[in-house]
Amino acid sequence: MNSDNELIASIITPPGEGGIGAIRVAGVGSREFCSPFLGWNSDETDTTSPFYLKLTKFTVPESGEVLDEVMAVWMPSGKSYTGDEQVEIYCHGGRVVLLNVLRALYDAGARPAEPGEFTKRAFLAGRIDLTKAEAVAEMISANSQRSYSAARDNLLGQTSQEVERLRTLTVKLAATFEAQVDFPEEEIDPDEYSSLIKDVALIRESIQSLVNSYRAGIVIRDGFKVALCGRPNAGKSSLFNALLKKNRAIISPTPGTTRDYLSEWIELGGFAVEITDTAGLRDTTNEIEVAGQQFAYELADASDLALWLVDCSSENWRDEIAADRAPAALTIVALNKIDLPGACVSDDAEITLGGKSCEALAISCKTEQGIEELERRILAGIESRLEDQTDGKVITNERHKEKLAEALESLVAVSDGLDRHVSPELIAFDLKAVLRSLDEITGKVYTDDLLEVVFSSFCIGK
Ligand SMILES: Nc1nc2c(ncn2[C@@H]2O[C@H](COP(=O)(O)OP(=O)(O)O)[C@@H](O)[C@H]2O)c(=O)[nH]1
Ligand SMILES: [Mg+2]
Repeated sequence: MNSDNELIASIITPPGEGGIGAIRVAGVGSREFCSPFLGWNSDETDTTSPFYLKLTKFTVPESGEVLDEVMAVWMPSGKSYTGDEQVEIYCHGGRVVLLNVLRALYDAGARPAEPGEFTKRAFLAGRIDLTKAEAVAEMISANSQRSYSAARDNLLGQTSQEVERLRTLTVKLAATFEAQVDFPEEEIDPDEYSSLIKDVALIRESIQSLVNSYRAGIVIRDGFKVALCGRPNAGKSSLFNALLKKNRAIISPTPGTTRDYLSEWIELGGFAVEITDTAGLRDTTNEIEVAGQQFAYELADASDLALWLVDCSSENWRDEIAADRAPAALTIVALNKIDLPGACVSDDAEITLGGKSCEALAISCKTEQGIEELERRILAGIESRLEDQTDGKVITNERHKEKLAEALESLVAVSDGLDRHVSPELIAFDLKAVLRSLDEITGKVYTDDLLEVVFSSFCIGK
């Protein structure tokens, strides 16, 4: 049961206009509290059967004013999202109608739900563990097929199950060393000792690969950042529009048109990709342009992939590219404007950009030649980041990664201790630290601060 059973209420659908707008009331006595508004009998007749969705009028009892025609349902304690007794009211999806209904509920004594409070109650009621609660937020914010799949896997318990598996193995090890403490006369024979060392190594390997997978997890969760850079007039804004498949950026034959930067999201192979069009990089004295260029380099350096555009119809593009500084990020050189008669296309698969050897590709933003191949190369860049992903288990949550890294540190101490044949007390102590880190992932062990961190990132109504 929840320690806090106050009646809470909140709109659980997104703001704006829609067919339906839903309000959730949760806490002990929700049904009794809502009955006067919904015309339900306080005794249990069929109209107030649990899970029975029924059309009714939402009426303010004192004034008799009908606020909306609604569908409403109640769920008994233990059989709802929060685990509390719960009533859900489906109004028409308008801002004013929802606020009016909500105000009537608040006037009658319900209090506004805090951000994430419904899901927090579900956790405190033991209905879901912490990784699943976090997966709810991930699911809601998923913006690509891949981030959606990862959130769904977590919601279905993938992370919990893996952590639970590692926990069981660790518990077994801890039990062996604790028995040693209690019965020191029953010594572990050398064969068993070396097999224990192996067991620790196996757990370490699993946790290490989960920690490593977070690199891919970031791309899955936040998307892959591509910066378009190169000298003015190379065709960056044209490529931006070609990748977006719409006219978003201003294209102009006057060099230096794009002084600021523009970002848009596309989905490529199920991944969210953020494309940023930057200011052209060249020598200039114009203050705004200089600032724009500096920023462009910062963006390019920090991106996952820099696409360096070159106008290969210009005479001295080879000299220019040799003189330019390559961004720190993985860089592909796109030789643009190959449709032009003067275009001098290099046959090289690689090109040297300011001393850095980069993959090269000939394209035309005008005829779209090479654009599909460029998309394939971007996807290959994404996939190269996913290499360290083992058997499909990817950590997408930073908190989980940190706790796993903590567990790993304790396991290293266990391995060291075993190598040095330290006392079983010390080994058992470090194994307990491993367990604590794992338990903090699933929420078997938690503090108020931890819950605050997890649920404060939720929105109201979740
Ligand atoms: N012929 C041809 N012209 C292009 C191509 N890509 C861009 N341009 C032209 O080059 C000029 C500069 O393009 P823009 O995208 O504004 O370059 P940016 O300064 O790098 O953003 C514009 O006049 C474009 O129409 C291309 O593939 N072929
Ligand atoms: Mg531009």
